[in-house]
This record gives sequence, structure tokens and C-alpha cells, in this order.
Amino acid sequence: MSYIKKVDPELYEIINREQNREHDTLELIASENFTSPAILEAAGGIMTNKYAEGYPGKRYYGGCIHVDEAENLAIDRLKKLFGVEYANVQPHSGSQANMAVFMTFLNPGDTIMGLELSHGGHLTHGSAVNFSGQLYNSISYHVDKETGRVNFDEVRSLAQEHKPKMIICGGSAYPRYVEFDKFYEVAREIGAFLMADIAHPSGLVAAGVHPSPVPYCDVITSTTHKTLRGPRGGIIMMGKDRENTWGKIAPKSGRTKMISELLDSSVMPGMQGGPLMHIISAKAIAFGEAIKDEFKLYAKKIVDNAKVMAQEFIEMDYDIVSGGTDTHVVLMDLSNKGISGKAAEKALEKAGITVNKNMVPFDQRSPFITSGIRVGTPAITTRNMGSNEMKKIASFINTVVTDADNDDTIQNVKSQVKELCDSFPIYEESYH
Ligand code: DSN
Repeated sequence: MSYIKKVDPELYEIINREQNREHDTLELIASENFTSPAILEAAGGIMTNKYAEGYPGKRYYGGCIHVDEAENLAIDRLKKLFGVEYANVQPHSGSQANMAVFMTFLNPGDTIMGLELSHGGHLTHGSAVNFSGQLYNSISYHVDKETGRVNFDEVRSLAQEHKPKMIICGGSAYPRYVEFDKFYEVAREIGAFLMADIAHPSGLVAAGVHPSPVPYCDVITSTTHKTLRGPRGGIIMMGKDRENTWGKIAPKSGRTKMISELLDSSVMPGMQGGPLMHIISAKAIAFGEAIKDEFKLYAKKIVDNAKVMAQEFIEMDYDIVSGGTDTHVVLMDLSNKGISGKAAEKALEKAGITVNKNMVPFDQRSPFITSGIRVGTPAITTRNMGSNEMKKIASFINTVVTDADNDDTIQNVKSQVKELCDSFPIYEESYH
């Protein structure tokens, strides 16, 4: 029985329409996925009722015995999943996880260095429109024009010139492995703190199909809802905890604090109040799912699918940034096809294919128009689609992109998309 249907039929219909949209369309947004029914249940469950400011065993409210158990379970599983000594599962989002790291180690005005947004970085890595570019002195590194991969000659020379206090590696539209070992070398040369934001590839890292930042990076942040396939949220990890001998908060008196204590304080009370215990419970389930062998196969298939799709596009004369992918992301520069990212996104949406317009490196167009689209395979791989379906989907995209103003073409693709989706259901029943 649906309580929503009974008490709020108007919202019920909205959710119903969204459920149908998710079923009937091909979800190719690289940062989206479909969580398991168990995660949906926890995320919509009674743990939402409980206030629990603080951390397990040190709460500001009574009655926290069971939420403590859930948070400890999430922490223990996350530590095991990534092989880390410290984990904080409270950030409400990836951006908040990043902000907590900045608050822990930097003073406003300090210099940071991250991948330029239009070259695949993220807003919180120093973009001028974000807190990270407004409160801190932000320097951006770029990808190489020929290879589409991070240009480490530039990373090194910028680092030597500007001496950033923190270097950020990772991004949201970077199709290749993040080379944590190379960033480590540069960071050590100048004594910078190294932060990895693995929001995109964290599921791949957990499954061992992407290199791990743990041996190289001082701190690691992620979201939990992309390749990791959990509920929406953020996390912070450290391979090894250590004393704060150099962070922004110099010990005034008494004992020197551990960095883990400072990070915990930056999350709460620094940035957040009550943690979302329903989401933390759902995170615990997701980390439990990701430890299993099936998840390793799933993550490998995400990458295999992306490689098949990239190859299909290359054979159809598409300009694929970096010439392929190592991950779940295929970044397509549509300049040679005479259509903008915005127009392609719109036409594809009409055909039942959801992508996002995306700037490509050295883009001449604005972020509102863009020259490219970003295509990702996590969600369609969750539907159990494989290489045959990837080839079909690449062909659908090509048909739409090369005939975007033709309604007949779009309707024809739409009906084929629907047929494909019907063969690969997401959920067996309705969850609302
Ligand atoms: N919005 C996310 C993405 O699409 O990659 C990043 O925060």
C-alpha cells in the first residue's frame, strides 16, 4: 500500500511519472545510478526521525544507541572497502565533504590548485563561481591539447611557481585514470597537501578497476551515489590518520590533535548540524553491497561498456576526448558534427536518451551551450545492459545527433529506446 498515494495523490503522481521516466529512458548521465531496493528502503525509513548531532558515543542528544550502531557499521564497512584508517560518513554531499577538507587545512586566501572546470574538474576545485574560488586563491591546471590527459609538465611548473598549500586531483568529466602517483610526486616536491576527490570513480576504485588514491593522498573525498551506487551523500577518508603538525590550526596548548579530530569537527559543528541518519544507514547498506564480489563484476562491466561505446563512436568519426576512456565516462566533442552540446542534449532527451551537455577542453562555447556531451555507463550497466546494447545505444545517439531537427527520426529512435528499456527493467516493483 502506498501512503503517499493515500495522503498526497498529487505528489504520488509526480513520483510515478519520475519512476516511469527512469524506466522508459536510457540514463547516461555519468554521475547518476539506480540504488538497490534495500537502499531505497533505508533512505525512506524511520532513521530519518532521529536527531544525532555529534558522533557515535559523543552525541548531543539522548536515544542515540541504534543510530550509533548504524553509523559505526557504515564507518567500519567503508574503512574495509577502501582499506583506510579514518572515515567520516556524515557529509550530506560531495561538495560539503570538500568544504570540510578546505576548512580543516586552509585559511581564506591560501592557494589551492585543481583541474580547470572546463577541462573536466569540479566546481569545488577552485571555480570562480564557487566558495572554493571565492575564499581561496585558485590556480588551475589543464589537460594537454593533444592527449586530453592531465599535463603534468604544467602541473609541476604551476606548483613550483605558485606553491599551492593544497593540490586537488580528480574531476567530474575526466575519462582517464587519475594518476595519483604523479600528483604525489609534485605535491611532495613543494610540500603541498594532496586531496583526491574520487566522487566519480569511487565505485571503480573500491572494486579495484581504477588505481587507488589511498597510498598517495593525504585525504580522500567522494560522493556515494555515482559509481558507488549508494544513496545521495558524501564521505571523507584518510589512509592514515596523523597528528596535526602543520594544518591551519596550530596547537595552542595541550595535546596536538589528530587530523581525524579536526576533520570531524569541520563537518560537525563546522558545517553541518544533525546528520541524516536514514542516509547514513543507506550508506552502510551500499558499502556492504560494494564489498561483495558481484560489485567487482559490476564495476568491471561499467568500464567495459564505456570502452565499447567509445570505440563505436570513434568508428563513426566522433571526436572522443583523450581518444577513449579508462572509466565510466565518455566525453564527446561534437564540433565536427555541427551541433552544440545543448542542442544534442535536447534532441536526445526527446528521443528518451538522457545525457548532459558538457564543456570540452579548450571549448570556445559557453557552459550554457558547450561543444560536447558527457556520456556515462553506470546506470545502464545497473540495468544489466552489455556490449550489444552499448553498440545499439551508440547508434541511437549517432542517428539523433546527425538528424537532430527531424521529428520522425527522433520518434523512431524513441520507440526503439522504449523497447530496449522494457527488456531491462530497473525495479521489479514500485517503491513509493
Ligand atoms: N553534478 C556532478 C556531476 O554530474 O558530475 C558533480 O557534482
